[in-house]
Amino acid sequence: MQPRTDQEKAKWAAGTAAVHAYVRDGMKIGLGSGTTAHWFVRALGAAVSEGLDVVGVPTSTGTRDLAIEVGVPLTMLAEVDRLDITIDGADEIDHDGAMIKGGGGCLLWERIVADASDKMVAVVDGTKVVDTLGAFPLPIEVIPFAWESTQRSIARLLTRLGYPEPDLRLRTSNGETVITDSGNYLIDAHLQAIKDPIALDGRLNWIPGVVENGLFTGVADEMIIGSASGEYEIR
Ligand code: ABF
Repeated sequence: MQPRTDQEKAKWAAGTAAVHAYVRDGMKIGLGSGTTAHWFVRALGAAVSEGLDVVGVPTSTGTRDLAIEVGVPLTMLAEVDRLDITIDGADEIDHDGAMIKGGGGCLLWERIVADASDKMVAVVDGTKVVDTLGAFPLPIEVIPFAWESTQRSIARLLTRLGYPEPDLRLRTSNGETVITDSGNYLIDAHLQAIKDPIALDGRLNWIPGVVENGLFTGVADEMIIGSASGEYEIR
C-alpha cells in the first residue's frame, strides 16, 4: 500500500518515522487507530518481520485486524502491567499537546491504552496542528441507555458555556447510529474554539451516561509531525 495524496504522504512520514524514533527491542506498545497510526502499525509489522521483538495492544478492532494482517504480535492490557509507549493519531493537537481525538470513533480504548503507557506520542500531519482546539467536532462517547437524556445534559452544559447543541453521530451511508467498539453511541459537539480544554474535559466526564470524551489533555508527551516530502519533526 502506498500513500497517494500529499496529506497521506505526510501521515505516512509521521507514522513510519515513529518506528525508528521510538521503538526498541522488547517494548510493549499501544497501537493507535486511524490512518496515520495505521502507517505506524504497517511499518512496525515490517520491522517485526526483520527480527524486531515487540508486542502490541490495539486501540480498536480495526487496528487489531491490521496488526494481525501485518504480523505484529498482540497482547491485552489484562496480561501486562504497563506499556512502554503508545503511538496514536489525533484529529487536532495544539502547541501544548492537548488533542481532539475520536473522529474515527475509537476514543475510549485509545484513552485507556494511553493511560496505561509510560509515554504517548501523537503522529500527525501538519494540518492537525492548531493554535486553538475546536474546529474539529469533539466526540463524546455515551452509553445507549437514555442517551437522549445524556445528550440533553451535555447540551445544557454546552449552552451555559456559550456553545451550540451537539448531535448524535449517524452513518452518512445509511443514517444509522454509529456504534463504537464498546457498543456505545457518539455525540459530536461543534465548539469551533475551546476556551478551556482541561476544564471542559473534566465537566463533560462528570455527566452521568458520558463514558469518555475526545479532549485528551495532558496525555501526549511528544508529537511527530510529518510532511509530504517524507520529512518529519519531533516536538
Ligand atoms: C485516531 O484516529 C483518532 O483518535 C483520531 O480520531 C483519528 C485520526 O485519524 P487520521 O490519522 O486518519 O487522520 O487516532
